[in-house]
Amino acid sequence: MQTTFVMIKPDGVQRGLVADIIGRFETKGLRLVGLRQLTPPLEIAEAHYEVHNERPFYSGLIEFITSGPVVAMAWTGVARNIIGPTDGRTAAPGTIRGDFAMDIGHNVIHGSDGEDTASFELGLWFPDGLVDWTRDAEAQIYE
Ligand code: DAT
Ligand code: MG
Repeated sequence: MQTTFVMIKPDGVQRGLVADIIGRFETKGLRLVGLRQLTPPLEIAEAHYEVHNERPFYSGLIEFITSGPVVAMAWTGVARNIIGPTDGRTAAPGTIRGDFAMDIGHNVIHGSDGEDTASFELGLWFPDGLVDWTRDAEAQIYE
């Protein structure tokens, strides 16, 4: 099963959305295997968004993501469709970005977009590894 790096961005933390967002992944049936709160150091933020370092929005993005605490998480299960597409203005209602975001930059949450980016991002934000456990409820959640 896939594990995704998910991060509640500084806007989501400041707006008090942490409990609601964690609740969406948890009640859907995903398994929380990593959780930490930190104000991202510049080196981690730059490595995380290195793929965008030529884009015009890059410096604003780094400034935003290092501006205050984020909640970094690792979730096992399918996460990306809970998050929704990048732009909160067009993301479907029912997704986190569709329900909470009104913008493209301040879009509340990050989720890695594939297996390769997930393993890179999980290693970057969780250098000590993840928590290995099984949810008893998985016998009910998965056929
Ligand atoms: P995603 O976060 O959905 O993976 P992305 O990888 O294309 O989106 O971009 C990373 C982040 O950069 C995104 O969450 C918000 C910001 N961003 C992307 N495109 C932007 C734009 N055109 N203007 C401002 N910020 C942008
Ligand atoms: Mg991306």
